[in-house]
Amino acid sequence: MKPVMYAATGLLMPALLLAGASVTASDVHDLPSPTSVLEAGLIDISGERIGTVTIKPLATGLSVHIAVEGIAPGPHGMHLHQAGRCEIEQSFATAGSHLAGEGHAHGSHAGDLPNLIADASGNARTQTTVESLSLTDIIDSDGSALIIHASGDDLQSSPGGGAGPRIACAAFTAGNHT
Ligand SMILES: [Cu+2]
Ligand SMILES: [Zn+2]
Repeated sequence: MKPVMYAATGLLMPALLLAGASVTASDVHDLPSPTSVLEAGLIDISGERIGTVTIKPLATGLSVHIAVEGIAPGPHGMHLHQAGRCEIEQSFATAGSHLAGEGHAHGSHAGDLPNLIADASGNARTQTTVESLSLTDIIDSDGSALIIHASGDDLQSSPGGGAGPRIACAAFTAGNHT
């Protein structure tokens, strides 16, 4: 008997179901949640774990939840980047640029998220909705990464809205779904 790779099938199935025209909003709640939620640890530039990012599919788009501790108070640019690589030796540069979708300029990229606002203690916990991406965009062949930057993003100027260095990274690949 040949071994069969059920893991990959289990991962892709909910996303394929969501793409089907017959799936309604109430059906979404009936999908097996373990295979439709992605979770990844956020690491800082020294490789220390400082938070968690969770991505859940919606009927249209994705819900992204971010929890992070110990960053500088105030606004931080935050984006979904093209590759699921968080290499501290490369200062997270190998995660590539922003997931673009149909957007051609910074501020209209699918991966451009609202600024993350850390409180006076440097902690932040927030949720945002990304309407134009699906789970299959996140865990495509090279995965995706959520990156937090040192400074606020004006969501206008290219390439990165003045958000500065990449200070935290969470990598999503086909292997780290929960
Ligand atoms: Cu970024
Ligand atoms: Zn952008």
